[in-house]
Amino acid sequence: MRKNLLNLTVAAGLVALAMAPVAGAEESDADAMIKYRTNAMKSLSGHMGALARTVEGKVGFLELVLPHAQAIAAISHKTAEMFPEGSDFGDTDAKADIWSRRAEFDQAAATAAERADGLVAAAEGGDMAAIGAAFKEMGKACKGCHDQFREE
Ligand code: ASC
Repeated sequence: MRKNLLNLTVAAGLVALAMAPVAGAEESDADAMIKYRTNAMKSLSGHMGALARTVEGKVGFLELVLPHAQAIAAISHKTAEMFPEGSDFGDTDAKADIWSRRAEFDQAAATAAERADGLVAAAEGGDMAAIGAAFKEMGKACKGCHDQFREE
């Protein structure tokens, strides 16, 4: 009897383990969007941080300047879409202002995308002074949006 109970407990545990990925699949669409954009923004920040060291001349990965810039531009162009209606609750630092001042948010995101295109153009040109200037403008666009629309 006792052994049967033990077997049952073990079996229940195994079933729970097997179900774990299914439970993961139950993540809501809003939570998935929040998770996606949080990671996308972290990627953006990673590319910016890597580029900063290159622009400062501290590292010499010049062949990565263009791919960093292209990733920054690709993500920036999709940023506004990553904040759909209904994705304002959950594990997010996004301020409600994004949705209550939507046109301004979209404009700030569009400015970032434009600056990112400028960074790509400079990276294609290969002139480090121009890349540095474009990088600085991109950073200002990031900050401009964060100051208004992201919690501290
Ligand atoms: C970055 C980064 C940001 C912006 C911002 C600019 O590299 O991760 O959020 O630039 O700090 O001031």
